[in-house]
Amino acid sequence: MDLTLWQYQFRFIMLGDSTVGKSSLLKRYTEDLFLESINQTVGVDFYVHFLEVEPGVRVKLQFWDTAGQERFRSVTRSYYRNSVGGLLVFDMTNQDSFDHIKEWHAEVCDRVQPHTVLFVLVGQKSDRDAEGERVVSREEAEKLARQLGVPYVEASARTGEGVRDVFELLTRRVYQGLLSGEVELLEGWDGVKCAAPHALQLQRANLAQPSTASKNNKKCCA
Ligand SMILES: Nc1nc2c(ncn2[C@@H]2O[C@H](COP(=O)(O)OP(=O)(O)OP(=O)(O)O)[C@@H](O)[C@H]2O)c(=O)[nH]1
Ligand SMILES: [Mg+2]
Repeated sequence: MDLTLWQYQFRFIMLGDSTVGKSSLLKRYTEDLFLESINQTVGVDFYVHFLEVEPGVRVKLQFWDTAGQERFRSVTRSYYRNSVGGLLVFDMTNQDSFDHIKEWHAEVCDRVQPHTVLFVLVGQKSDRDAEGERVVSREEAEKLARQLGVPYVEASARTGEGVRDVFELLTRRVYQGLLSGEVELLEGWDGVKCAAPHALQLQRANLAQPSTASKNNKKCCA
């Protein structure tokens, strides 16, 4: 399989306090590795992964892994605008990191206007739940997710549990948004790139005519 070929490119940004495990999530997803001692991110790091969202449709995912530390905020802010997806990450053993999620969400939404970013809320370090170290319950996190209008997923970069779900959920959400027209391809915006915009227009047109499709299906199956 030629991994350089892709039909779409999505840019995602990792958001959340320092040490919640943003870089660890990306390392697990892109390299299937976990490091007990991993360097704090300085400014912004960059990761790439390819995902087939449906047979023959390969998406190149570009991740901006931002530093959670406040002193890097002026650098990381410049990456918000050209992202189509955002992972709002907190550590379920760290109450402050959960309390700050609303601020991360508001900060990004304010700065990307008129664009929108599709989010997923991630409760990280689920392996520590078994050790009785969880301080943010699933119910609390789900309540916040409902308030923000985003899906919630729990994950552990250490064990790998839930990690693929996190990234695949967001990728599929953006892909569906593209097909439905909720996500637009705009001049001068790098959140999404499409190798064949004409093919996307055709797919959108087909989706917009379900009655024709079902009529054709009936004919075909009769
Ligand atoms: N138990 C456990 N520890 C984790 C998990 N994910 C990350 N860690 C640990 O948490 C610490 C911080 O992880 P990082 O991935 O560097 O956190 P970060 O959010 O990228 O931090 P910044 O780069 O400073 O913003 C490291 O010691 C990791 O080994 C996890 O799922 N479970
Ligand atoms: Mg990091």
